[in-house]
Amino acid sequence: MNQKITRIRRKLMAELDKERYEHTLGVMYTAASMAMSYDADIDKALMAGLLHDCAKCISGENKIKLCDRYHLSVSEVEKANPSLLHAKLGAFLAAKKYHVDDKEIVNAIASHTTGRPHMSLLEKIIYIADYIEPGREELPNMAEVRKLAFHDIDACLYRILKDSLVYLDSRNIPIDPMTEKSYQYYKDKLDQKEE
Ligand code: DGI
Ligand code: FE
Ligand code: FE
Repeated sequence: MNQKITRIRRKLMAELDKERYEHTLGVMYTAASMAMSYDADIDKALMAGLLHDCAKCISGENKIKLCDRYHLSVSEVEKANPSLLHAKLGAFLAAKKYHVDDKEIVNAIASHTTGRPHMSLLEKIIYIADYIEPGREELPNMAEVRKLAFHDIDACLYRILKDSLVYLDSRNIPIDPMTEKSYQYYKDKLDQKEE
């Protein structure tokens, strides 16, 4: 696994701008730390963290072209906000270009931007690590969210989804229905736990 990580790191250095590459390493190590804390597979967390934004630096126009070429569905919201496509396109490229055949890793890349209901432990780890990695700009409630990440993973997930919806709303950015669905699912899950 380590040799493969080194090879992919080298490739990604050429694919991503410097800032995105640094972020990628931050997510990779944060995901590994969370995997240690939650008894998840550390190598899978490293690989998913490393590759989660592998499609991020492709232009919007090319993201849409590549999705068309590879028959990946593009919704109206995604067409209007092509940045959203870096998650599903990244998952596809992880398999096709970086030869990752592990479904769990591919799924974690695919769901890292909007989340989804019923996320696996690895998906949750990548979703959260993406948000809390040390190089991430200070977002609202960051200190609390970072602490929660290692104490209550579902509460942390919910908190990030909630803050993301507030952020998107405040900027009049169209919400992807999957972000809304994920939020509702984890809200209901936490409400049930409290009853
Ligand atoms: O790729 P990163 O910047 O590391 O993080 P990310 O994959 O979570 O992407 C963050 C961006 O995605 C941020 O600019 C907001 C956007 N985003 C997240 N959920 C939605 C969304 N954009 C739209 N239009 N709708 C969403 O529901
Ligand atoms: Fe991303
Ligand atoms: Fe990211």
